[in-house]
Amino acid sequence: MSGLTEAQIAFYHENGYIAPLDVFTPSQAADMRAELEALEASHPDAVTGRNRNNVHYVTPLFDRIAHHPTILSYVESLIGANILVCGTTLFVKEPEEKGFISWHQDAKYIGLEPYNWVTGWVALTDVTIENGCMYMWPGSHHAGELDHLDTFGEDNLLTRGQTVQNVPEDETVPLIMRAGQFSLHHPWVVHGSGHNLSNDRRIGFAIQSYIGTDVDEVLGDIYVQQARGTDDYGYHKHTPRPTQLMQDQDITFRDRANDALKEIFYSGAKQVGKY
Ligand SMILES: O=C(O)CCC(=O)C(=O)O
Repeated sequence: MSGLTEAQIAFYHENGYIAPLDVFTPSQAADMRAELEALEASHPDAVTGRNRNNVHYVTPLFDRIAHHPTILSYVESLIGANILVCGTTLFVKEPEEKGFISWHQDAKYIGLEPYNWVTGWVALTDVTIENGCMYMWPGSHHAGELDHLDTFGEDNLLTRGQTVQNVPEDETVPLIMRAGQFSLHHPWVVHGSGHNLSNDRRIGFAIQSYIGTDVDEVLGDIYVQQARGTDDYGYHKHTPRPTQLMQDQDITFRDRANDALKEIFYSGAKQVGKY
């Protein structure tokens, strides 16, 4: 299975992201959205609040997406052949809500070191400027870690409302994608997204993140799934993959993983947010 081209890899290293990448057809994405919405109807709490985290532990649908061979080949081009999935987040922006994501770097509070990892983001709906697509600040990853102000803003969809200030917005680039396309971004690239001003939902599924087996977690414990290759480091607890929707043992496990994640997300924070 082919991964990124040399030109795409060079673009990623220069700019800190690559998009759009083709993975699913619009019709496959529409089926996935319908499956998600059936889950939301049958299990209203399944993906809300902190349950937006690690939905791939309880749904074969999101498990399949996170382990999709085309996606893994793109990821392999950037972090090598030994790949772990260490977490996922469903980012839904409802049309009537004011949710946004402030400018931030994924690596700031996640404790994954060294930085041999990458975040993937699958568009389950078209993502546009109007409905609040992600924007990237190209090249900002070259600066390494930047200061963030923790705002804990009510409508901020990030855990702490962590915000990099004074981002030159005229230099930022929108990642416009059709449903079924995919993007990858670097641990240190500054990115964010605005309100959904459309009359439909904007749905993105982020794999946060794909890590090389050489990546440790320095703030706590994480659980992982082997996505490709072998794990000769053994830093993390490996977990099974779900075979059916919302099985009791998988829900118990997801809750345990989210408890552990909360310790990491809010490590050293002045307060705890809703995720
Ligand atoms: O869904 C969004 O708009 C932003 C998601 C994000 O910040 C991420 O995946 O790292």
